[in-house]
This record gives sequence, structure tokens and C-alpha cells, in this order.
Amino acid sequence: MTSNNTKSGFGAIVGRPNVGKSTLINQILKDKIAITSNKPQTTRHRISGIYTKGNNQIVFLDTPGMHKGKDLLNKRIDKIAVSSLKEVDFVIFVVDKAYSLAESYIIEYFNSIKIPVFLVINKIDLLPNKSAIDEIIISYLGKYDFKGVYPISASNDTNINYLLDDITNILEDGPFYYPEEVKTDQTEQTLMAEFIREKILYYTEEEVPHATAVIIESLNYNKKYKTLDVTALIIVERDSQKGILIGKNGSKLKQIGTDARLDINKKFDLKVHLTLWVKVKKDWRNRESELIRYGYGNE
Ligand SMILES: Nc1nc2c(ncn2[C@@H]2O[C@H](COP(=O)(O)OP(=O)(O)OP(=O)(O)O)[C@@H](O)[C@H]2O)c(=O)[nH]1
Ligand SMILES: [Mg+2]
Repeated sequence: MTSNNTKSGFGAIVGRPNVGKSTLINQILKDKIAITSNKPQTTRHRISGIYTKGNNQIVFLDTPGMHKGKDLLNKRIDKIAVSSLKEVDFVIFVVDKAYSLAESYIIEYFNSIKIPVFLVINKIDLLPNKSAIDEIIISYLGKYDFKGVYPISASNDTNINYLLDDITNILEDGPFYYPEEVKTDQTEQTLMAEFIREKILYYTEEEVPHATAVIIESLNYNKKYKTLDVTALIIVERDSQKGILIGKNGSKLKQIGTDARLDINKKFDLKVHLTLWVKVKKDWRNRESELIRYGYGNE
């Protein structure tokens, strides 16, 4: 890890909830380091994704979607994205529709930091034709002095190479901050808890996904069966949510567990035996001590 001839930089990926920020970071890294879902407010932490190619290293920070949160958890989450802006060399601003007041609120933050912002128009695969893309691009004209505009599809890996090339061009001489093979700063435990949360987001609706936290309680290698025995605790706010998560005869929890286990097996290339428990903690999203316990303390 010498600084000889190497270039590096930090970039925050920001935008409204659900625009595809985490999908983009996964696609850039060709690895699943951030969970994704079709529900807003999926990402709750700042997640580093480290992209190393040749002499260049880019540390991308995936951030929670910016929105005005009501409870303490959401207020905290919203702060993560804003504070990330102050710690980076450039910003990737992801949008999936034309300019509106919601985007203007985010652009106001860029005005105060004055660093390069790459505007990414995501989900172009959903648009009917090129003029629909142009319409979105035009709506952002004059709103900020963007470093460039990149119509992409994060899920289909369309045009992301142009974005990466241009980011690479603005990197300055600097050391590698992580060993070349490292792709994220998250612990294995955090990743496992997140994979479980992703399945909860997939299998539940309305307030249940948002009222859920997951923590890994124990990890033990079982020599006899050559498995990693993982016990995870799923926290919800109300008895009714617990009932929904468990499902009829435990069917939903079983489904969540099976899917999460397959993801964990694949990611870590090992056999996991996963046990899930559901526990009710009333109003945990508004209680500081609980937020800290579940990993949502001030970052
Ligand atoms: N069709 C299409 N869907 C996409 C694309 N990129 C992301 N999505 C979908 O958009 C949804 C949201 O993606 P995420 O990556 O979780 O969005 P996010 O911006 O990280 O969301 P938050 O973490 O909640 O802020 C998921 O259902 C993705 O599969 C894309 O290029 N095309
Ligand atoms: Mg996300």
C-alpha cells in the first residue's frame, strides 16, 4: 500500500430514497455490500464500498435516502447523508425523475460545500425513449454546475463505465486507504443482519419493514456439522407486527430465514444454520438507548 503513483478519493452517493443508490454501489463493485428493496428508506447506515482498479482507489459512501424523517431513527438517518457530504472529494447525486422541490432541497446542500457533483439519472431502462431521458436532463439544467450528467441503469449496468471513467479522471495523488481485496468496511455480522433485514423488507408491507431492526446475537462454529450457527434477533415495535412477521404457523419467518440463509451462504461461501427470534420493543425508534443497542447511535 504505497502512495507511489497511486490515486484515490472519497465520493458520497446521495439522493432521495429508492432512487437506486445501493443498487449502483453494488453494481460498481460487482458484489452485494448494500441491501436494496423497492421500499423507501432501505439503507440506514453510511456504507463504504471500495473500488480498486489498477493504481486507483475510490471509496464510495452509500448513504440513506434524504427525506424529512419524523421519528428519532429517521432524523438520525437523514443526518448521515448530509454529514457525509462534508467528508468527501466528490458527490454522486442519483435521481430517477425530473427536478422537483425534493431535489432542490438536496441541491441546496451542494451549494454550501462546492465540490464536484456528478448527476446520475438512474433507471433509464424504465423510460420509453431517448426524449424521455432528455426531458429529465433538461429539467436539471441550470440547477447546479454539475460536473457531468450520466443517464444510467444501475440494475442493468448501462453507462456506469462512463461515470467511473470521469470520476477516475478527477482523482488526485493519494494512498490506498484499504487493502486492494477489501470491498466494504462493514463487519460480517453487520452484513448478515442486513441480509436478514432485506428479506423482511421483501416479505412485509407498510409499517412493518420500517419498524424492524435486526441484530446478530451469537455466532458459533459448529465443528460436528461444519456449520456456522447464527442466532439473530428481529426487533419490532408492536405485538401485531410480531404476528405478521412470524406468519401462520411460523411460515413467514421461515421464508425470511431460508432466503437470508441462502444469501449468507453465498456471500461468505460457508454453510450457515440460522435461528431467528422476534422480540417486541415498544417505540424503539424513538428511544436513544435502543437505537444505540441496534447500531443506530450517532455515527
Ligand atoms: N428498473 C430499474 N430499477 C432499479 C434500477 N436501479 C435500482 N432499481 C430498483 O429501485 C429500487 C430501489 O433501489 P435501492 O438501490 O434500494 O435504492 P436506494 O436509493 O438505495 O434506496 P434507499 O436506501 O431507501 O435510499 C429497487 O427495487 C431496485 O431494484 C434501475 O436501473 N432500473
Ligand atoms: Mg439504499
